[in-house]
Amino acid sequence: MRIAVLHGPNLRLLGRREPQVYGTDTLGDIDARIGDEAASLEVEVESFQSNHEGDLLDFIDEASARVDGFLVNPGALTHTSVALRDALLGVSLPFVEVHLSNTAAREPFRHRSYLSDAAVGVVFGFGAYSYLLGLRGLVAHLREHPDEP
Ligand code: CA2
Repeated sequence: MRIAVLHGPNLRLLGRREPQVYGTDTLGDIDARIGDEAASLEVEVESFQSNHEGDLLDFIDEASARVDGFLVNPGALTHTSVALRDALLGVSLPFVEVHLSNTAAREPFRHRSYLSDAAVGVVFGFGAYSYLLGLRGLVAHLREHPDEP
């Protein structure tokens, strides 16, 4: 089983700015923790970050040929991007949405997600651990429902 991990705009700043909101782990630290979790679950992962919406859409299309599902932190595109939603629904693969922060406890504009209703599940508010919980949930879903998007 192979999972693509998608990090949206500005997530490469992790660990360097706003540690009170997003924690002190860098994106490299988070990817390493995801890699360890994936190894323990006996699945393969690949990770991609971009600040460019179109590059994220292209990656989803290309990666869909080789992966079984997506673990996605869309960053601010969560709250704005119909295109990202269309790309994920278009490839008909299951995805889990994750966020470091508790978006429900933040500004009202972060309460709306264009992805949540189409996701297998959503994990938010646990910092880097949101990704690990999301990965576990996605792998469990894929193992229990191998033929379903
Ligand atoms: O909590 C999350 O994971 C978010 O997806 C992070 C996004 C934010 O727009 C979403 O509402 C919630 C922001 C990602 C930018 O990350 C930064 C990290 C350090 C410093 C500045 C931005």
